[in-house]
Amino acid sequence: MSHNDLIARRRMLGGAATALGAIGLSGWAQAQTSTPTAPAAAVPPAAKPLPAYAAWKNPAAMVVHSATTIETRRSAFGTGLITPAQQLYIRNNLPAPNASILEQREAWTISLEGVKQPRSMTLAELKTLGLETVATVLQCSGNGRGFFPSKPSGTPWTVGAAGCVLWTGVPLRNVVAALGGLADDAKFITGTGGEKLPEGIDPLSVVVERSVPIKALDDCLLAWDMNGEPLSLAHGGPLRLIVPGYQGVNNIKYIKRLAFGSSESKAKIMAHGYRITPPGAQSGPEQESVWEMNVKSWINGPLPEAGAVKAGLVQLHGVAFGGSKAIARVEVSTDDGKTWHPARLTGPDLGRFAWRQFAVALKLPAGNYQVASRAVDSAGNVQPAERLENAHGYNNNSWRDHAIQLTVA
Ligand SMILES: Nc1nc2c(c(=O)[nH]1)N[C@H]1C(S)=C(S)[C@@H](COP(=O)(O)O)O[C@H]1N2
Ligand SMILES: [Mo]
Repeated sequence: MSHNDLIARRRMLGGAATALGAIGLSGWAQAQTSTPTAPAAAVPPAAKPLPAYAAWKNPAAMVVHSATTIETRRSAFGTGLITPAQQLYIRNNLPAPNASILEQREAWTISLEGVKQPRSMTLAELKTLGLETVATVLQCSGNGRGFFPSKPSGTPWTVGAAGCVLWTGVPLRNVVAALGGLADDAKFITGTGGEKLPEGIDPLSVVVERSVPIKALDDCLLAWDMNGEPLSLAHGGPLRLIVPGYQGVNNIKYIKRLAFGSSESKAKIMAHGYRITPPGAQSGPEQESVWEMNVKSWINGPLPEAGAVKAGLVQLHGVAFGGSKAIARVEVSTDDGKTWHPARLTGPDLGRFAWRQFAVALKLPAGNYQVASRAVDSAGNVQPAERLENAHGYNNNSWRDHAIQLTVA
């Protein structure tokens, strides 16, 4: 770890870690900042057990980084389009709330502010206002951090802090309409998580509260079902804000307050966290926030851990998504991007927020290959070869970083 990294890390841990230590949550803070011991690209075996709130996950499909950061194994994606709940990644910035919040789902209340008639609503009432199902890619902005040679602090996710999920709930615009429309000057939608905050420290330093631009309003959902089942505690039940096309952190779990307003939240996780910060610099509100996802793809098989594949026609498959934009095409290269072969988009198209599966059969003689995929979205954005270096390892969509090594024999 460089001197600058150390300083940045100390600064980040600073006050919050000491205060959390005082109230007995220091293990939690440690878990968040533990340094990877394995090489970034190699996924270590599942050494740690699943925590109680996620005990129902398929352990064989998961890499448990910590009790609050659990990744899907690359091999577990298989050729499925929808990611089953049993193997969807988990990322909690705070310990998950007590499971008792699911005992009376319908009675869960959310405070709605910045509308003409602000008030609280129960989940039961929300259910009377509309019904929609949307497929989205849920992805942590730190997905791919494990490929940064600079080893930014934070979980070294490779590809598994992502999934494609079906959400069912009420369109947020219906809720706004039921409350008389927006009050003036709404530029941002701010969602607040319902975690119980540790006492004795500034709530703004720990609360999970994120703002997204008002243009997302038309796509947002207040969701109570995931993949056709009542939303689990791990994934934000009883109620979650879904902001299709936006990085995971903006999809607030256990949402208890939603406000429309003229400015962004002053919470630390918004003002300083999740910013695209130049290496070595301090994070701050002037930097780009982690909002819309960028175009990205990766290969899910065959993977090197399954051993050498037989020379001849090799079937390659993977997933591609464009954040808020549909995928236009995907190409695959076995020569570090010198030549590209068009892949086929397979499986059903669940809309522009979902990922597409792709497949291609390439004739490969015996040898060692680096196999990469490159996606292009409907606006012509091309997945880049290189990651954009940044202090915290966000938004990695480099096709080279996501390439796999394949032995053909
Ligand atoms: N209330 C709340 N919402 C939250 C978080 C959180 O810690 N608390 N974590 C965010 C982050 S960083 C991500 S990546 C996603 C993870 O969602 P998942 O655990 O359902 O995969 O939830 C987001 N929403
Ligand atoms: Mo995240």
